[in-house]
Amino acid sequence: MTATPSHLAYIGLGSNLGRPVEQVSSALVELAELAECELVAASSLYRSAPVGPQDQPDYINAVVALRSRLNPLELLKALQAIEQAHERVRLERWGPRTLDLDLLLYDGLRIGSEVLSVPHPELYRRNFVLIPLLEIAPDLVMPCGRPLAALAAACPGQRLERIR
Ligand code: ROI
Repeated sequence: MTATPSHLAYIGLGSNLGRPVEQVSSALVELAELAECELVAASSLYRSAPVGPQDQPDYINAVVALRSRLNPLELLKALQAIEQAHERVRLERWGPRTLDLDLLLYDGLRIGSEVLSVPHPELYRRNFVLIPLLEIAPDLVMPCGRPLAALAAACPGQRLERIR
């Protein structure tokens, strides 16, 4: 018998290049198959207006909850390997991407290092993250002590629609 992985992490997914629905859908499967991890919940897929430069396609976004035995840096590396497998191209900061996987939250930890910031620093300003997160974790309280539902209600509402 294997023990249940003990850490709870939330991951944000985003894509707006190269068949984004397929990119996000296959990334959901790859996250579910990650070693030392179990998929706890996956949100619906959402179509969202780009935040940042507007001359780029709409994004497909989703959020998952993973139970994991990996520490935050190990998990970050595993996410980056999935991004690479999707031939992620970083053409410009805030520009379009084939697949973006962000480690949003890891237990109730706050991490500020050169390579990793948790909670994700833009989390509170992005309804394309807060709304899918609220769907799978309606009672979540952020490391700062504020309920997710209050943050989502206060977030400026960029265009966002649930698609499946
Ligand atoms: N905008 C939306 N709607 N969704 C994203 O996933 C996303 N990711 C980004 C930037 C460029 C900030 N804009 C986005 O990295």
